[in-house]
Amino acid sequence: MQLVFASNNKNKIKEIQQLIPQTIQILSLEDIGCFIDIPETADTIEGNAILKADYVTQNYGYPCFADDSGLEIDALNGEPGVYSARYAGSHRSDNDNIDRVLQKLQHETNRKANFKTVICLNQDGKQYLFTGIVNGTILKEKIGDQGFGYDPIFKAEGFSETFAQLSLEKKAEISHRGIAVRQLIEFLSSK
Ligand code: ITT
Repeated sequence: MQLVFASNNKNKIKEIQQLIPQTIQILSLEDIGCFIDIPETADTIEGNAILKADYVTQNYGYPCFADDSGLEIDALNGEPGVYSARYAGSHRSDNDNIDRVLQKLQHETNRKANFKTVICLNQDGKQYLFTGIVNGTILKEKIGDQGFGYDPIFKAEGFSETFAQLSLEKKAEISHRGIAVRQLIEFLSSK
């Protein structure tokens, strides 16, 4: 089965390829000749996942899934959420985004946060949503150099290491994206 994954983020493509069974051939946006950065203009994580999957299905006719993720911090009323990639501005530097979070939480004792991923699958004229959530806390400083985004300041519940200290395989086992992708795989395998 061929399925387009509507992303240009090489880290995410690598993580997802790790999880998808070989019977499903994943095509990237480049593989189908789509070279535009699909605008993510919705104001929710769900909305952006739907927008990206719909863009591919409507313009290229492929079955497609898209994901959107974000970090939701309790003390910041769910920020940065849908704005996670550009929290410090549109230049999207991971370090700048982390610094902004740490600065906003400087005097905050409630460090609870969660990563959330929503996957939207368009297949056979139908749309399906899968959600993965991992709860944890925001540290006061960066630790680790693996992964991407906010990984160096996020520690999942029950773990002593940050996401940036975990191997790709370990992170995929427990991450928001891993949880959502496994739901997607289970669904695809049951058809
Ligand atoms: P797309 O091209 O697929 O949209 P993206 O970088 O925008 O890639 P997401 O929409 O999934 O990726 O996530 C938005 C931001 O949320 C991302 O840029 C990171 O800052 C943060 N984020 C998402 N998943 C993360 C993870 O597993 N670890 C750390 N930060 C993450």
